[in-house]
Amino acid sequence: MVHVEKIILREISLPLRERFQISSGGVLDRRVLLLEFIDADGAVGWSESVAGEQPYYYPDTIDTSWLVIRDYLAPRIIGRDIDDPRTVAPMLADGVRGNLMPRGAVEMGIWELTAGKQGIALSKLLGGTRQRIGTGISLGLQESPEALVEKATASHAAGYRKIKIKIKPGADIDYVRAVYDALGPKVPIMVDANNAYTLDDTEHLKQFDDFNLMMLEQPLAWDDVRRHADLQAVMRTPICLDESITGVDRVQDMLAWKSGKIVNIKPGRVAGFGPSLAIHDLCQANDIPVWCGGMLESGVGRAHNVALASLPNFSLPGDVSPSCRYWEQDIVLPEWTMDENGMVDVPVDKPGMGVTVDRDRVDNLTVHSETLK
Ligand code: OSB
Ligand code: MG
Repeated sequence: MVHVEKIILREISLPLRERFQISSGGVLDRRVLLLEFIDADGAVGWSESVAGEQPYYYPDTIDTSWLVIRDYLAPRIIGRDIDDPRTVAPMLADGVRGNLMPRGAVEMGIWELTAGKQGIALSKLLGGTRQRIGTGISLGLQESPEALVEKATASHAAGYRKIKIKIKPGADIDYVRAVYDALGPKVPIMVDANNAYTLDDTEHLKQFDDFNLMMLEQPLAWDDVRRHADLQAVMRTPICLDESITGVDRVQDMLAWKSGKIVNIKPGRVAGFGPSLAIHDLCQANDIPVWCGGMLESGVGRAHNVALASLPNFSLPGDVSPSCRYWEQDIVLPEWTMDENGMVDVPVDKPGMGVTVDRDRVDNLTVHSETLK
């Protein structure tokens, strides 16, 4: 059982090593919202909101997350006895519209705290079965096909098991062809459009069928499921939904309409681990592989993603790259690493998320904080 006495919100400023650009926006100086949960018995849990600086991926931003957690979500948690972390997602969803990212941050923090108090790994509490998970890399939009080829080649050589290429109109077919020609047909590559196309682009998008891609991620509108079915019907390349999977009901829609064949689960996007498990199980029952996406998380959010990705139906490599791909120095110890085969160890023998927050570093990076009780 957990009994949260207070939640400390902190905004830290964590610059990325290089700018990360997607079709709808870009970021260099990451603003990260960290949540620290303090239990009545002194135990501590951590989580992170995956919201961006701007509402260019989702409606949520780190500022709206802060406000919603402070005014609406934390009061539902603080001072309550919580026997089972599975009860938290429904508690936070009750009457609340949207705000999936702040809900996810709070929900995942309770799971982390619970695992720590029980002395078991978060991955175990979630039902994870893998000791190691495979990772890919998500490459942001580049200046030229040559620049992209250089990054893709280096990533493949480093061991990444999947090369994900961000695309947008004007930086798509030629860029992907250049990578395909350079790396050959055996290297797993995929593309992510972050909603940059419409059905008017159907003929154009069909050209991607030439490159034997693992998948085409979220080509159409961020909240669309239905139209993706029209595109999937005429493409060989499997469509993967990211943005539009807000919960298990959207997976049901995807299955009913045949809108896609793969699902990207980001626990921070779907309001937490409880909904993620439901999506995982429904996909598994329907032979839909899933993989764990990323939102340029610090080591804390990464820990949560690694734990989730240890579940059995996470059969494709995730966007859970090592700390050094993003940061000069992460905020957790040890930092997240990957071996030469693109595998990340799941800390199965350590309680909770399995890494320690570097408090001095967090203090140094903190821009502002607020204690909720
Ligand atoms: O669509 O998967 C996405 C980053 C920010 C917003 C959206 C996305 C991404 C990524 C980054 O692809 C993946 C990572 O964390 O490495
Ligand atoms: Mg995506």
